[in-house]
Amino acid sequence: MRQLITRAVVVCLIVGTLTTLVVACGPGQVEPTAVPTSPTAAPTEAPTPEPEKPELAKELHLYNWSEYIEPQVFEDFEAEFGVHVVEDTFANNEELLAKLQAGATGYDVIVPSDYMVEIMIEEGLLVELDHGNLSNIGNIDPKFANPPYDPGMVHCVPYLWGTTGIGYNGEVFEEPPDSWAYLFDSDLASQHAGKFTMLNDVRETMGAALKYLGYSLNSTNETELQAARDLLIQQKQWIHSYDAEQYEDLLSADETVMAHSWSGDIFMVAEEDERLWYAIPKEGGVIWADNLCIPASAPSKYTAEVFINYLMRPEVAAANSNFAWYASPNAKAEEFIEAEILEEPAIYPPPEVLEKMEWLEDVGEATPLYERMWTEVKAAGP
Ligand code: N2P
Repeated sequence: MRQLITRAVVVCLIVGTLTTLVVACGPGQVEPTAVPTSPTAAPTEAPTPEPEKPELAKELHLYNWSEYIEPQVFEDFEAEFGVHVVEDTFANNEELLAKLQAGATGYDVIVPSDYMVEIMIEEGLLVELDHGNLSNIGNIDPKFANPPYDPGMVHCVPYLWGTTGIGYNGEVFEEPPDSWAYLFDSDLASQHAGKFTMLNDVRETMGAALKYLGYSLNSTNETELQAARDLLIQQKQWIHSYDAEQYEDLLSADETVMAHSWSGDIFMVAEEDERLWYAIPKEGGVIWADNLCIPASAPSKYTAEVFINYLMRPEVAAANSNFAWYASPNAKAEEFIEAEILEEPAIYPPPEVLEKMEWLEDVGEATPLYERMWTEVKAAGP
């Protein structure tokens, strides 16, 4: 986190110095403007009339993570703008990427995580946002306004952020399972054979194995990746399944007692089922941010921007945090976020915990290696 903030500050300064496109760069931030001017540009003589806004589409197609937006938001948006939102969900970033690479053209707004934004920008899959249509962009906390994967929020705005750790049933564990060892150590994991899930997500699950082995989540070293693969193959005899969409319900239904989890998913069910809780592994877990972006193939870029801007309204951003139990990068939303979310250290971790967290990064040429290892894990017995 500290690294992100430091890098963000540096990027922020550079962006602020080279152009007038200064977006949420801390105190003294200016209103976002659609037209960056160079320092040498001559002042215009007469104000040019506002270009007419395109018409809104009747429908907007959102491709999102499951259980990741307050359903009422769709109704309120439609009541105000007359745009009906149709939502499809994906289980992980790679499924989203594959869909776009295969030529899916129907989506207006997508929600990739940090490292996937970087990959999508590189592949030309995202359009640049017109900040002139995003009057609420200044609500984004300066800490999140210049992420290293998309400096200056040129392509995306951050939506929600959280951590990856271990969800569990507190009636089964005397002590919180606050170490990756609970998922991988043969003595510990075998005690819950058939009763825990791992995320169906190549980077998260390879990452957890790498972390347990003491390597970086972003390792590109083939020997380390093979060791992670072998560990996951050994673990297969104890897991219930790989699941990234219903694992929290499996936990609540007593199908499982522990789950490799995204923080908010567990808190969301814990609201109804008080036995459930979430622990960040003491070795450090994953910190991530998911982002609102517009694919190059979007049917209506303008409608997508109007929707993204709506999601950055403080009350709307807070409604989504309150629904999904994830932290918001929207500083203005804080006053509308429930105190039990804001004050929960497993949702808004204190600095000493954040320091130990690591971001997933684009591993570039090692991506096919991850894919191969993951395929081998999936194909292995039992
Ligand atoms: C929501 C999943 C959280 C997204 N169900 C993890 N990046």
